[in-house]
Amino acid sequence: MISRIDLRGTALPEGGDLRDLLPRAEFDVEAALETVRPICEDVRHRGSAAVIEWGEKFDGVRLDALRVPADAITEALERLDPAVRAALEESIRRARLVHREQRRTTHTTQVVPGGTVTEKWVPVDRVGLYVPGGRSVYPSSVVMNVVPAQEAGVEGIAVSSPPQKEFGGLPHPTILAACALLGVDEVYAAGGSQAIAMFAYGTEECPPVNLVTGPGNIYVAAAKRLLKGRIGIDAEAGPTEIAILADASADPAHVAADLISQAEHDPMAAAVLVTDSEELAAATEAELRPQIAATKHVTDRIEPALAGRQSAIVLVDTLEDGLKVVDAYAAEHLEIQTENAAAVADRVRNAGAVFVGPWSPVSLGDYCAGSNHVLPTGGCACHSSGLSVQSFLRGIHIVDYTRDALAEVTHHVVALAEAEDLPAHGAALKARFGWKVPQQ
Ligand code: HSO
Ligand code: ZN
Repeated sequence: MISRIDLRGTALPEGGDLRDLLPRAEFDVEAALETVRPICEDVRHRGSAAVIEWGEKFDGVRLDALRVPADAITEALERLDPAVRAALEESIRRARLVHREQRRTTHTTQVVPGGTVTEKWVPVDRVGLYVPGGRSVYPSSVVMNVVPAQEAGVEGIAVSSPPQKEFGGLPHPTILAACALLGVDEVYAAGGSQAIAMFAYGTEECPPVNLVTGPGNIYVAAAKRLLKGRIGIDAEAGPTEIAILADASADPAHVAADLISQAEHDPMAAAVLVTDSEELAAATEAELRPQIAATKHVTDRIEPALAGRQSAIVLVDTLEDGLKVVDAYAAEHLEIQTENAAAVADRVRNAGAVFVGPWSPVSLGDYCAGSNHVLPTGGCACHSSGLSVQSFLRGIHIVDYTRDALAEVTHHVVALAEAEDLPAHGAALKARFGWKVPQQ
């Protein structure tokens, strides 16, 4: 069911070599570029008509318009199951608590008397939030995208999600209901690369945005890569990943349940257990079979995900080695199920989010911890963070020097300008002081 990688008995290689020993899914965004390029070009030239036609081809519904009418959004909320509504409201409340604290304040540094640099944080004007709607329909992802954008102060928030045939070409009703709860009324029924192109180039219905965030399939990732620069992007999200660092104190039933929980997303999802305990490895393997038998999405997602080359049980000699392994892997989600879990978690350097101890499973973070679930995948956690208020802000430096403060530093600027063979740079200062370098 799940393979083993035995790293016991030898010294672990360093850095990249260790990473190469660890399992990871192939997610060849480059190959999808050729597919999405003509779609993006078509949307660029023909606007909404092209988005509608590509939607008809891929989603099987022909729309008259992409913008979801306001009454369809309110109606979706009215029809929402009260338990789901209460859960979404709690998810939003907790996410707001965490993300509100991420707001940045303007800060002024007095560099010299009369010379200041102020860093001012400004939200992007307009964002496009993509919410998938194929195999996965995740109203929780609406929360995770919209809350940080709102807390950052973004004024223009547009959401797009694929049209669903069974709902008359509207996005899934729980997606619309989540938008209604969050106060988002600009929603489009567009999916895949054509939705990203709609956001980037704008159409008759949808003004262009500055930034696109949110996960999606490989075509969404490819369109983000293609259009990056014209728009900002958060990340090219790949299949979801869970790594668990566990010792003999962990409960194998919990470990197995958590591995299965993320395998449930996608046949390409990765589930990796890293442990120094042969007993825990064997007991977890024994738990998988009956737990899988009792759940859904078995043959289409969970079994291929666990049996795939991206998933494994990695055996190490010590927890110390385990820490090296999880740092090299840089998982999207990392659970620490060991003795003194908080102290072990504190030593982790590379992970999208860390879940500490037996009572903090990844599923909690997916919905209701207050943390964000849009996180770096594919090892990108070694250089990137998950979605946050910061993702929607730009820091602008405001430079304000007096005559005296400029005079005092002019000789340094001139020296550096000459060293770089850019004398006009120096001249721009000298022009202000009678074409001379002021005396020190
Ligand atoms: N685990 C997914 C997020 C999600 N889970 C949405 C359930 N719904 C990627 O972080
Ligand atoms: Zn999940």
